[in-house]
Amino acid sequence: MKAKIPRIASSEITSPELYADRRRFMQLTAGASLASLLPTGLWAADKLPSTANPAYLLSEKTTPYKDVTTYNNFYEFGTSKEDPARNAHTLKTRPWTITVDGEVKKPKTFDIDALLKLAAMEERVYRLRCVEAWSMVIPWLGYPLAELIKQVEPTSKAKFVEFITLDDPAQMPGELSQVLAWPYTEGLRMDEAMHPLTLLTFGLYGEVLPNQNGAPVRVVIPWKYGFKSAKSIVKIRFTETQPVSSWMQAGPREYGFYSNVNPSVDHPRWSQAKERRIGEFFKRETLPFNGYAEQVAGLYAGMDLQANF
Ligand SMILES: Nc1nc2c(c(=O)[nH]1)N[C@H]1C(S)=C(S)[C@@H](COP(=O)(O)O)O[C@H]1N2
Ligand SMILES: [Mo]
Repeated sequence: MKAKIPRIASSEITSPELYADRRRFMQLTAGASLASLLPTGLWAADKLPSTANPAYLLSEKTTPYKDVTTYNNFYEFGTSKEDPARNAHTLKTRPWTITVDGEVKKPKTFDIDALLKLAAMEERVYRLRCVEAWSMVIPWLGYPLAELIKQVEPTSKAKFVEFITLDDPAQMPGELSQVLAWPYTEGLRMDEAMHPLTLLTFGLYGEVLPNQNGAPVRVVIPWKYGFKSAKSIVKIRFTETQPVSSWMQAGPREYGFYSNVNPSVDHPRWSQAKERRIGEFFKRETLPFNGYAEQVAGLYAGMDLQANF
C-alpha cells in the first residue's frame, strides 16, 4: 500500500472518511464536486480527479478507508483478509493493457492510461456485499462499463461478457496455489454489463485503486455478490455462450452465474438473510439486489431466481 505523505501539518489532515462526509455535505450545499472545492494536497497518494454523481450517493456512512484497504478478498495474494494488503505490492500496474475481443466488430487493446480518459470519471458510493455475509460502503471512481463496450461494437452474437484477471504467479504469488482455477474469471450477461450501475473502476476515496483493491482497473457490480466484481482485469471477451467463472468451477452448487444478492436464497453453508457492515456490531438485514432492486429487478423479470442463483 502506498504511504500517504502529508504536505501539510498532520493536525490539518482530513481522514478519507471525514473527507467523504465533507464532500457529501458540500455537494448538498453547493452541488459542486469535492475535487473543485477542497484545497489540493491534503494527501500525496496518486489522486484521481472525478465528479461526484449525485444519483449514486447513499445516506449510509462510508466504510473507513483503512478497512476498505486492509480487509480484502483477492486470492491471487492469499486467502486471508489481511493477505492482499500485505502482499499486493508485487503487482506492477504499468505498463498495463486490456485486450477486448470475441464477438465484437472492432477488437481492441486499450492502454490503461488511455482507458482512464475514455469517459468522464465519476465518484459513486456503492454498497459492496460479499457472499461471506459482510458488507462495506465505498466511494468508487470510474465510469459505466457501457462506455468501453460501445467502442468495440459487439456483434449480434454477443450474449455474455467475460472478465479475465492477470495470470502471472511472479506478480501474484497466490496463483501458485490450487485454491481456484487461474486466471480468475467472471462474467455477466450483456444487459447486465450494459446496465448503467456496472462500473469500470479505477479508484476509490479520491485515489487510484490500491493494488489490493484490484489496481489498475476492475469492475464493480453493486447488486451482485462481491466475487462478481473481478479485479486487475487484462482481458474482456464477448461470447455467445454463458462463461464458466472460477467460482462456478470451484463450487457449482455454491456459486451460480447470476449471484444476485438475495436474502431469500441461502448459500448451502450459511444464511444470506443478514450481513455485518464492516465496523458495525449489530447485523443488518440484507436487501434484495443489495438495495438496487428498483434499478435492476426488471433485468430478471420472469426468471426463477431460486434456480438461477
Ligand atoms: N481477481 C480477483 N477479483 C476478485 C476477488 C479475487 O479473489 N480475485 N475477490 C472478489 C471478492 S470475493 C470480493 S468480496 C471483492 C472484494 O473487493 P475489495 O477487496 O475491493 O473490497 O473482490 C472480488 N474480486
Ligand atoms: Mo466476496
